[in-house]
Amino acid sequence: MKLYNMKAGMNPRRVRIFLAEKGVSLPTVEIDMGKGENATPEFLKINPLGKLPVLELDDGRYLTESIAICRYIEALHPEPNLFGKDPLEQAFVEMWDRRMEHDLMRPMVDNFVHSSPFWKGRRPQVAEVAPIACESANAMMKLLDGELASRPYIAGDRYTVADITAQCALLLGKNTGTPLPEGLPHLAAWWGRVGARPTARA
Ligand SMILES: N[C@@H](CCC(=O)N[C@@H](CS)C(=O)NCC(=O)O)C(=O)O
Repeated sequence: MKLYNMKAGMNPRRVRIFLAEKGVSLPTVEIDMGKGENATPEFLKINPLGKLPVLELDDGRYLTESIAICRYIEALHPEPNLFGKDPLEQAFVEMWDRRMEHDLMRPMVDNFVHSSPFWKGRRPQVAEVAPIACESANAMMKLLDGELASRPYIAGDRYTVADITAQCALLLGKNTGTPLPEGLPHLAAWWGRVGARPTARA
């Protein structure tokens, strides 16, 4: 297998942290979005959406979508478990991971895309979207602060893929205009915990 990676990208980072937690290392091909390498005819044959990460399988097919790649890695390398050990834990991990992707990561990406000069000419930009997206991201961080008052990790008492999704979202937000607000001590403590893991900079 081979991983197509984009160093600065939030979604490739989700897969890199997941692999590091599993202790799995894969041959990697670096794709530079700044140079348009994700939009070449060759890359579009690999992923017609022009997005990273992509996992090239041994049979020559390409698997995309970070969470699908992580699920496949989990099936191949079940330990340490990151998707939940029993039906109920799996359901809660899924619930929180979806919330982290849809209600935290999505508005942070929307704020970035609609406010940053980096995306000018790359995506349609509607300036009014950015503050609305910021508000949604901040509301979710406030909700998480309340949740983390009574448990150490996003989906329960241990680190799971839902934490990986949230920590990659917060890292994007920190660098693109939706940083962790002041006055959320439980979320700040969680951020410290996940940031202290040896895999955090994978
Ligand atoms: N839903 C996809 C999103 C992938 C994605 O948006 N990747 C970004 C990097 S973080 C990308 O390749 N962007 C290139 C572009 O939008 O042109 C996933 O979960 O993997």
